[in-house]
Amino acid sequence: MSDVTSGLPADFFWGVATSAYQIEGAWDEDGRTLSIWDTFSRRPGAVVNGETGDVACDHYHRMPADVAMIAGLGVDKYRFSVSWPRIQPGGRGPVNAKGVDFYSRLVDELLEKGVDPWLTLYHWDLPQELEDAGGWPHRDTAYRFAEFAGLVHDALGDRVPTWTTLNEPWCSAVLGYDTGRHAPGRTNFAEAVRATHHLLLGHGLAAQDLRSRGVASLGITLNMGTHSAASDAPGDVDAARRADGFGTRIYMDPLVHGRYPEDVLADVAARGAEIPVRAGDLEVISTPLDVFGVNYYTSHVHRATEDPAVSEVVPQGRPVTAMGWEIVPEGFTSLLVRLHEDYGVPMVITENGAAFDDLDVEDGHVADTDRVDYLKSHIAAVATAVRAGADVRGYLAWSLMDNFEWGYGYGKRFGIVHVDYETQQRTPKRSARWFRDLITRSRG
Ligand code: IFM
Repeated sequence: MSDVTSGLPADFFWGVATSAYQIEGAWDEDGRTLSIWDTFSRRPGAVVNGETGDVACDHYHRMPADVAMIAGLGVDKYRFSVSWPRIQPGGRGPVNAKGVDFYSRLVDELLEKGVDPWLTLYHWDLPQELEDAGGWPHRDTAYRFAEFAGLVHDALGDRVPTWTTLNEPWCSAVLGYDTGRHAPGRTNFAEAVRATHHLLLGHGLAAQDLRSRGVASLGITLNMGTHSAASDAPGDVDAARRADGFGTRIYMDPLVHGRYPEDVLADVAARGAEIPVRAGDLEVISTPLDVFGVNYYTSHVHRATEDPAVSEVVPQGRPVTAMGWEIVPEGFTSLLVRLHEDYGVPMVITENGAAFDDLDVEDGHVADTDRVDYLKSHIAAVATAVRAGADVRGYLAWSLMDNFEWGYGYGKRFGIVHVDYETQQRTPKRSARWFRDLITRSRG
């Protein structure tokens, strides 16, 4: 093995990841109804340049060629999400046969090409009708989600071994209902807190059902980083504690230990909100999982502000990606070691990668050396964590190809494959070739 992967177990696996709304397009075809992102992206000012996922990478119409491209990377796994309003229009009632058929063909193509399908049930595209009925702050949405999970399993459970319930519930709850930067664009802290609990409850209900159906590998994916204090001043130390509480422990503690952390409950109460826990919820939420998906991009240093509820992230003067996110590979190692020590769970890196202002395609090449450097340093950081004892079983790069980066539209490119949005031409970047070679070398 190369230095970058030194210490990773022999059966460590590699893959690439995407999500439905970011790549599929075909927003109104074959019976698909609106999701909150279709609605939100049409709201003036919500997305840079008013861009939407209407066409995106047109993956819905180019799926077989995209799967061939994935197989060409030599990856073991492909992580994708299913669009809820494509499979169950409106979020209630029977499945839409044409929507199911698309994913069934996708799974068959992957299996035929020797790539394991890894299915995420929810990557942020709630059916608009469920948002109109109250969205994630409304308890019933958790039950609707569990029902949806069962329907997807009825259709694909015979061929999909690995199931993730939610992708990054922090984004759904906080960006969706508190800061309003993501769909549905509400700005109410108390609703975000309710949404957090109902996302976790929906996860737990779905996990119980999928468990009883005997899925081979079951998990959830969280976006996390390290949160440290800018100084020893008590205010800064408390700011870092709060950020860690709302970013990591509010999810990991109930999932693993079946309880919310006392300090987080106090922080929530101090802001006039309440986690709406009912009897039995925490047993459901802590249904045992096989794998915890970790999405890592950056880490943060916090400082107090005059408002005790609000802290400030202090830039450390490090190089940044096109998102303005500081590049902190050693934070990745610390995070994985900390998750191992505090929670003792098996982990997979379900997303890691970076947006850079790539050069254009020239003679069929995109020389994205900054992305190669990012991936190299972060995979090395995972290997360091594994050598320190963390149980990390695989690494999936974000993302297979450039796609719709939510509120940033198409301007931020995370792909290891370049997409020309005019022609839909795909061009593997230098990072794709580097990743393929790394995978080959790591297999000896
Ligand atoms: O593009 C997103 C993805 O949908 C979820 N995780 C973070 C990525 C980069 O912002």
